[in-house]
Amino acid sequence: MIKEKTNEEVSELLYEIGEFLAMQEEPFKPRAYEKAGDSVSELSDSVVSIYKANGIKGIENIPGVGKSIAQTIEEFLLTGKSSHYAELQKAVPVNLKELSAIEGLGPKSIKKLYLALKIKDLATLEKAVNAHKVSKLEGFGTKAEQNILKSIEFLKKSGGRFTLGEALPFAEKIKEKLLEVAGVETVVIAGSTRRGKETVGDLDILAIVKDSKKIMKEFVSMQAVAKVVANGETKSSIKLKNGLDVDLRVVPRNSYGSALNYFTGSKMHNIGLRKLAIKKGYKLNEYGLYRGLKQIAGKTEEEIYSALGLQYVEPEIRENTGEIESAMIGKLPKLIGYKDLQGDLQVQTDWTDGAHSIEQMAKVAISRGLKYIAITDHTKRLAMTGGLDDKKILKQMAEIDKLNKKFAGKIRILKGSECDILKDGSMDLSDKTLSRLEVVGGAVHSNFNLSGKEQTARICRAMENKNVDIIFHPTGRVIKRREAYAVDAEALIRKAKETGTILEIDAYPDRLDLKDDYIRRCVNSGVKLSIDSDAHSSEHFDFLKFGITQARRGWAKKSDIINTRDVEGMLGMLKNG
Ligand code: DGT
Ligand code: CA
Ligand code: CA
Ligand code: ZN
Repeated sequence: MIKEKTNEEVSELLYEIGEFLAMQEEPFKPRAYEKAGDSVSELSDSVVSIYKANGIKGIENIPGVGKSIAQTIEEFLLTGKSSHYAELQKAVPVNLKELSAIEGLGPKSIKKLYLALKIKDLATLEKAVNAHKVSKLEGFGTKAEQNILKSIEFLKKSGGRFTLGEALPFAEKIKEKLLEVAGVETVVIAGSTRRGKETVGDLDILAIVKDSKKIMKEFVSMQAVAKVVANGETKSSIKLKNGLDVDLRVVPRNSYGSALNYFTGSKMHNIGLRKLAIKKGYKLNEYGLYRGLKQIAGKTEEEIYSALGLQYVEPEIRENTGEIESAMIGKLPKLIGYKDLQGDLQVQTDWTDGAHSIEQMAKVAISRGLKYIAITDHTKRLAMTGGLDDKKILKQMAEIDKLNKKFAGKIRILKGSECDILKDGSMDLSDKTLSRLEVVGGAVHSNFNLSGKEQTARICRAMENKNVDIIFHPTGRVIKRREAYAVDAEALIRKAKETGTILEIDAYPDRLDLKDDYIRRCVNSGVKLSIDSDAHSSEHFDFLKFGITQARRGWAKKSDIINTRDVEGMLGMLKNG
C-alpha cells in the first residue's frame, strides 16, 4: 500500500535529511538533498501519482533526484518512514523543524546547542536562553542570544497564521471539490483570503446550494481533514491536517451579496458600512440591507454599495483606511488589474541559485503572456549562490544576446543583476559593468543588524548610484520568519523620489515586500514601483498575482507600476532611460 504522502511532506523529509547531513559536516550531500527537496516542492504532479504510474524510475526522473534519494523517497511512500532519516536523527535527536525556524540557527549551531545544553526543541531553547546559558557557549555571545529570543517572540506572535501563498492553494482545492457536489450553485472564498491579506488566520467559504446536507457531508469528510470542529446545517468548521482551520457557511440566495460582504470583512470595513447604513436610516447585516423590515439590497455586493451611495469597493482595500470616504465622493482609484503586467524585472536562473536556465525561464514566461523579463542573478558577495562577478556577467550578457535573436518577436530578455548592496552602500559590481546592464536591482542580503541610521544610509547611498534602477525587496522582511531590518521607510521613499529610483514589490509570497502601507505612501508621493516574481524556478512566475494583490492593497494604479508598460516604456522609466 502506498501512503498518501504530499509533496510537501516528501520535500520536508529531504530538507531535514540535508540539514542532518550538514551537522555531520558532509561536503556535498546536504546541498543535493536540499536541491531535491526544492524540486519536489515545485512539481506540478504529486510524487505519489508519479510513483504509482512509473515506480522508482519515475522518481529518479525528477530533476535533482538520484538513485539513493529516490530510494529514500520510495521507502517513505511505502512505509511512511525513512531509515536514513531515523539513523541521522538518532545521532542528534532534535526537533529540526522547530529549531531551524529560528533565524540564524543553522544545522551546525543546532548540533552545538544539543551537545552542550541538550536543547531539543523550542521549549528547551527558550528556557536555556532565558537562563542565559546560550550566551556562554563559544560562538554565540549575548548578541546571538538576544537575536534568538527576538526570533522566538516573533514566531509566537505570528504563530498559527498561514501566508496567503500557503493558504490559497488549499482554498482553491476545497472550492473545486465543493463545486462538484450535486446541487451546488456557487462556492466563494471570503474572509482575509479574498481581501488578499499577506497572512490568513482561517479560511471562510460560502456556498449557495439546493441541499445543504450534501455539501456539509462532503466538506467534513474531505481527505485533508484532521478534525471536525462543528458540523451543522448552515455552518461547519474543520481543521486540516496542516493545521489550517476552515469554515463553510451555506447562505440563502437572496442574501448572497450581503453574506459575501459581511464574511469578506474586514471587520472594521463592516463596522464602517453599518454605521453609514444607520446614518441613512437603514439596517445592514449578513442577510441584507433593510429599510424597516423590507430588504432593499442583498443579492449582490454591487447593489449594497450602490444603495448606500458608494462606489463599488474592491475586496483588497476593505480595511476602513479611507476607502468608504473615497467611495462616497466617487474618488476611489482604479486599481491595477490582474492582467496588467507585461514584464517581470527580477528573475534568477541556474547561473546562480535558480533552478532553470535563461532559455527555460524565457519559454515559460512566454507561456504566461509576459513580453519581457530581466535576468537578475545574484552577485559574488552572495557566495553560497555562486554569485556572478564582472567577468561572468559579461558572459551572461553574450548568452542573452544570442537568446534574444532566437526569441525575437516573442519575448525580450533584458540584461540585469540583483547586485548586492555592500555594508557601506557601495555595489558588488563595478560601475562600468553596472552601466552596461539594462536593469540593475540593488539588494541587501547581509548585515541585517545594522542600526536604523546605518541601514537607511546604506540603502540611500545605493539609490544615489545612477546605475541602480530598482531597490529589490526594500525592507528585507520575510513573513513569519524575519522582521524588516531597522530602516526608515519614509526616508527611503523620499530618497527614491529624489533620485528616481524604483522600489520593488517583491511578489514572492514569503516576502511581499514592500508591504501595503508603504506601497500606499509611494503611490501618494509619486514614487514608481515594480512588481517582480523573484522567480528562482519557472513555476514562480505564478507568484506575480500575489504582487498584484499586494499592490492593490496599497491602492496602486496601473500607472504606478512601471512593468505594466511595454518594454520601451518601462526602460524609459529607469535612470538612464
Ligand atoms: P483572519 O481569518 O484572521 O485572517 O481574518 P478574517 O478577516 O478572515 O476574519 P474572520 O475569519 O474572523 O472573519 C471573517 C469575516 O467575518 C471578517 O473579515 C469580518 C466578519 N466578522 C467576523 N467577526 C465580526 C464581528 O465581530 N463584527 C463584524 N462586523 N464582522 C465580523
Ligand atoms: Ca478568516
Ligand atoms: Ca473565520
Ligand atoms: Zn534577493
